[in-house]
Amino acid sequence: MHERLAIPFRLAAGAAALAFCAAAGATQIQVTIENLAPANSVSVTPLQLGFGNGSFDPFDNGATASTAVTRVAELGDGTQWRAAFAAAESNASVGAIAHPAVGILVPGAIASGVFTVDTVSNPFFTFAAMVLPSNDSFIGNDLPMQYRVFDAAGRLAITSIVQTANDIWDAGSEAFETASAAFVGNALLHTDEGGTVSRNFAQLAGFDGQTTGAGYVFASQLAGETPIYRISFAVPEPAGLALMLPGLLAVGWVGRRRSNRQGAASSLSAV
Ligand SMILES: [Ca+2]
Ligand SMILES: [Ca+2]
Repeated sequence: MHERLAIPFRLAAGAAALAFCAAAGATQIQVTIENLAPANSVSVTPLQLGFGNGSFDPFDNGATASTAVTRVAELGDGTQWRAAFAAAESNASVGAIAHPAVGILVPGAIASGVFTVDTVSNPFFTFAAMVLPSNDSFIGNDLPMQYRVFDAAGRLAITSIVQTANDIWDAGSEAFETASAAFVGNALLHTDEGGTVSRNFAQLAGFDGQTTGAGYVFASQLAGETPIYRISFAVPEPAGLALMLPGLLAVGWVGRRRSNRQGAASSLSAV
């Protein structure tokens, strides 16, 4: 394995086991991630995520990024990001999703995970992941209440979040430089940038023609509105529902007949 691959790939092993439940009586939520970028364009490291009360705010546009954020942005390492989330919100559901085979999500790839969420007290979704190849590019929400996934009753209010190239951040912590960029250079090298978090996808075209750690020759092909990533939310079918279905249908049919009769009776009485 090339050294430039070592960091993102090593993350995959532990990521699947990171989801945990912090609240009793909570709901199972399936989160699916898809890389929507054009073939040979950007890949994405494992998604760091949390469902919370909207108070954990890991970074701000125009401000210096925290170590927790630069670890995600420069290395795809979400250990500190997840710890910071859990420390800020002890009841949040915090975890990660990695591609089960290779960790990172190359263009066209998909992966998912199931998380136990108290959907009433933790309706907000916050996320972060490194964009590859890059020195310190990432996706993530600046505003902690930007994505309210559940309504006041705890039911799904939105089913997906799509990120376009315009949503890509530069953490401002590592200077643009192919030699030290993850996925095309040696991610363990670092030239300090001393900047602040800002939007920047255009710089990624500077990696065009470089061979990536996944073996494809990078071609950015990104315009501002190019979709690059989708996060989808669903309530998984309960196990055993298929076995119960005939019974449920029978109950439903009886219920409908009864309801129709009552409706007919109401109509008659209203005349
Ligand atoms: Ca913020
Ligand atoms: Ca940078």
